[in-house]
Amino acid sequence: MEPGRRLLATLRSGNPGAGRRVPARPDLPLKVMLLGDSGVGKTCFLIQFKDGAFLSGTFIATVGIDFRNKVVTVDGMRVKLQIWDTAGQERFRSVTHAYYRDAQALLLLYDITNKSSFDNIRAWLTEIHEYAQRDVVIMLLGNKADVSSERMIRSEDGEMLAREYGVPFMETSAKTGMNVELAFLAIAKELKYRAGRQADEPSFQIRDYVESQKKRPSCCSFL
Ligand SMILES: Nc1nc2c(ncn2[C@@H]2O[C@H](COP(=O)(O)OP(=O)(O)O)[C@@H](O)[C@H]2O)c(=O)[nH]1
Ligand SMILES: [Mg+2]
Repeated sequence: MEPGRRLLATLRSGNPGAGRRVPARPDLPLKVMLLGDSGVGKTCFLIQFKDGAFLSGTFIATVGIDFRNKVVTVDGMRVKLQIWDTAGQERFRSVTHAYYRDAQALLLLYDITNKSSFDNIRAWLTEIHEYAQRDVVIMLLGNKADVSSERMIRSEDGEMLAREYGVPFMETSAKTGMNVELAFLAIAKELKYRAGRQADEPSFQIRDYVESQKKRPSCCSFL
């Protein structure tokens, strides 16, 4: 069976271990990709989520990872996230385009202290619309929200851009961990909901969920 269909079938059937004596196994992987300009913190974001640690400086460049798996539990169901880091192939490279096609979710990061990384978000979204699956879940993330003194992009600007494209938005910090886990949980919830909504299940809106759960940077912005 083709992977997308297998995923749907597994998600629809609920937890495959339930009601049987075999231990519950995580479901098939959901493929998530981290996108955004070089230096916005994609690798740190992934490591923070996977290991709860922050790597700073040049050490990161030496961590040559392609992807990491992490199982999260969403409403009692285990979802295996396969998270791909796009190190070294950041933009307009054909290898990245091939990866886009079977990603179920994309986390698009900019750096709140780097204006060009924010300005490039439109180009990223254009590219995503061209190469990604039509129903891919996209989330816009303004990373490095811990660095309030060097902020160049107001939170409101991120919000406005996200609204324009109809995607959820929050500011994050791969350093402190702020909203890192929430980003992945929201994606997992959305994909689970889409694949296996029960008749009596209330509808799930990823944007409302993110708005209600996200933390805001503790310091006011100076802009
Ligand atoms: N203060 C702060 N620095 C960060 C954060 N995320 C990443 N960095 C730093 O930004 C630089 C680039 O991070 P990296 O993960 O390699 O970016 P990538 O090129 O998008 O993978 C590194 O020096 C990180 O330590 C963050 O949330 N806060
Ligand atoms: Mg990287």
